[in-house]
Amino acid sequence: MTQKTQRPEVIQVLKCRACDSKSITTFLELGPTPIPNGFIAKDDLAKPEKFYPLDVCFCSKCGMVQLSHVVDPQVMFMNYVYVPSTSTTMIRHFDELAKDASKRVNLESGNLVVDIGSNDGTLLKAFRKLGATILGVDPATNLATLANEQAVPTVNEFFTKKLAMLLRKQHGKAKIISATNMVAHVNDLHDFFEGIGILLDENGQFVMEFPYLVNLIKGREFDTIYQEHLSYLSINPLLGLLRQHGLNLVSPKLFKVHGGSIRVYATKGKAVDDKDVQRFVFKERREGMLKEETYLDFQRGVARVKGDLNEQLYRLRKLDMVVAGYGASAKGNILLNYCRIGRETIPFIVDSIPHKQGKFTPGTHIPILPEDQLLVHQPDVTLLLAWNFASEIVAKQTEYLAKGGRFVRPIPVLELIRPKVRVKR
Ligand code: DWN
Repeated sequence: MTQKTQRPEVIQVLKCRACDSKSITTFLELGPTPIPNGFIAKDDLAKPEKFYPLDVCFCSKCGMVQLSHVVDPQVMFMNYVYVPSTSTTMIRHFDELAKDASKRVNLESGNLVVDIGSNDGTLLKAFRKLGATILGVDPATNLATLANEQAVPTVNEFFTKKLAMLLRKQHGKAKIISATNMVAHVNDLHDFFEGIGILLDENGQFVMEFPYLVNLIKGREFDTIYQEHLSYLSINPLLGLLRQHGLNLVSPKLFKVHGGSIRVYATKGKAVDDKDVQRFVFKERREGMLKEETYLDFQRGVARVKGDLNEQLYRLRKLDMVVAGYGASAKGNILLNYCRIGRETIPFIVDSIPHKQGKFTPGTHIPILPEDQLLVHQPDVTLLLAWNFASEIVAKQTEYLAKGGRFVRPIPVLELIRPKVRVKR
């Protein structure tokens, strides 16, 4: 019997996944890092942990920024802990996205809307409120089960060209296909966009949202670099990539979510010169996104964030001040592992998500407690590991502030957060 070939867990990237060029240069090495969504149960703390390379490279031909290694998606996506519905910010954001996309295609009742990486169905529920027939695609079995239990029909698969052909046969073409915070997770982008072209109606539109590379670089958001994000997207490389698959980028727009994200649509048919696309193309050139020097400067800035944070935490420890973490996020785990911050420095992290509470952070093994423990322990300082939700978090912790607590954010520079509303002491 032939031995089933074991798929390698990590593959080195040898060419650009957007333009196939071999002119790719590594500019940042975050070191061996555990999968940042891999929270650990107490009983598993003594078990050996897997660490994977986390290096980032730049394609000097098309400008695509991407990881230098690909971790087997089966390792990262079969059981996925991130759900957007835990944040009112994201629920409101997805309601607006559904209305925006529906208006662009004059969505009619019964039109098919497919969401790729549909997670817990938050976005699809917004489309259903507008009369759409909805269908989700997500490889995470835990999320597909949760969505199907909430009557959001979800196919528990990775989206591929092959699956697109099957879905078109079963459900017809989609008037809208959406993909939020997941295009960056895709290794074979050519197969992915071929699939979009197959499933999308001739008069339909594809809408994708992703954290924007310019914000990442200008905001030193290096903690959003993790193994599941294979690409760090911008308009220039996407323009050429989608054109290879008969798709035209149109109407890019910036949003504040996730540290600065872009929403951009794609249509089928002849190439169009979209003025907003041109504006972003020139903006990226002006911001140096096509120059290697920009990324070397970014690397120096990241080293400074690490130095400043460790120095400040050392000072606070010398003053016997207690520092906690807020938001057991993937980005927080990248920061903690890269800056080598463990429970001797941050004894606990509070978080709103029930299935993270009682677990421990990967690599650093910091215990995760329910949010109400912040007031119980009343740490002197709280480090916002989920800095992208700073206003939402600070707004709900006025009592902690009133009792003398302080929030600091680590990115883009270490800074004390001054609450917007005056806090009565
Ligand atoms: O790419 C991804 C981005 C879009 O979101 C996903 N792969 C994973 C996720 O990144 P993340 O893990 O950094 O997630 P968040 O949503 O930035 O992290 C927020 C964390 O903070 C969650 O664990 C929930 C927690 N939280 C909280 O404790 N209280 C969040 C809010 C708003 C709160 O009030």
